[in-house]
Amino acid sequence: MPQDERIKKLASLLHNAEKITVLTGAGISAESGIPTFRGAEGLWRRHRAEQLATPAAFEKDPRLVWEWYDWRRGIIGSKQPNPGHRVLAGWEKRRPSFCIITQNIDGFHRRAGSENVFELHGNIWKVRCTNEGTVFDNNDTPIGTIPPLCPDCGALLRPHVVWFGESLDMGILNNAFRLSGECDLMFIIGTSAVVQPAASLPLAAREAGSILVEINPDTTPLSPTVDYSFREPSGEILPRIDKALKDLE
Ligand code: BJW
Repeated sequence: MPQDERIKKLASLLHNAEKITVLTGAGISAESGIPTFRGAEGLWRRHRAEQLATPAAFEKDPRLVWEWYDWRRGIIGSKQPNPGHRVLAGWEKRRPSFCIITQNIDGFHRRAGSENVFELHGNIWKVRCTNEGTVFDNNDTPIGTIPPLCPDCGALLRPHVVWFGESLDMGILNNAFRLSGECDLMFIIGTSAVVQPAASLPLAAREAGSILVEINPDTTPLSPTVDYSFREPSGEILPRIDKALKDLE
């Protein structure tokens, strides 16, 4: 089917869908200038996520891990949400039941105006006391003293994010599986779909009969399972789908 027709078809599905769930990964923020984790342009190539995003790495060298996060906060803080984030924020306002489940910790969905957002892997602008578990907002860039210490008890603070081997917040994860199992249309945008349990959410949606749409320049392990694949950057294709949707509204 030619691309324009596929976009029109998808716009019509969006127009008629009752429950829409979107799963996003690092790729949706790539056009904002935030490097992804994996692949040829993968950022964190000098320090791979698997090397620093672990409790063992933090235990061994909290300063190194904090320097990595401080550097990333500097990048994220200097960039803006892109048209892809903004289109999704607009759909939340115009569609009846719409949510975003994101693996990203950059906070860009909320900055773009989305409110119904489930952050599976935490948020880089929050810190947590390793002793008391208290969570604080912290927008300092640079963060100041590294590693930062808890203002209440003096223990080490850590980024409020989910590292490999750590449990996700069960409340957020349960909601994510429920919203995946209930939706009739799911978008999977900018994720390599290799990190669990996030990568299982589209399978839950599929099992429940949802239509799956993948937006990613590259194929992923989910690609054979989806109904529609758009092999374009999300910041380009989402505005085109949005324009077709507006023609129906
Ligand atoms: C574009 C684009 C453009 C480019 N437009 N697209 C089952 C089987 C095997 C292993 C496991 C398993 N269950 C658990 C595991 C272990 C592990 C895991 O999954 N390992 C695999 C790697 C093998 N999982 C865990 O340890 C998780 N914990 C856990 O499962 O505990 C058990 C438990 C669960 C639930 C309840 C109780 C207990 C925790 C995983 C935490 C992941 N953390 C990180 C770091 C977060 C903090 C930080 O950012 O520093 O999360 S790792 C990193 O990967 C980050 C990301 O959110 C995550 C996913 O990456 P993402 O978003 O997919 O990015 P990329 O770079 O991989 O892909 C980008 C994509 O965009 C590419 O495809 C591009 O093509 C595309 N793209 N430009 C659209 N313009």
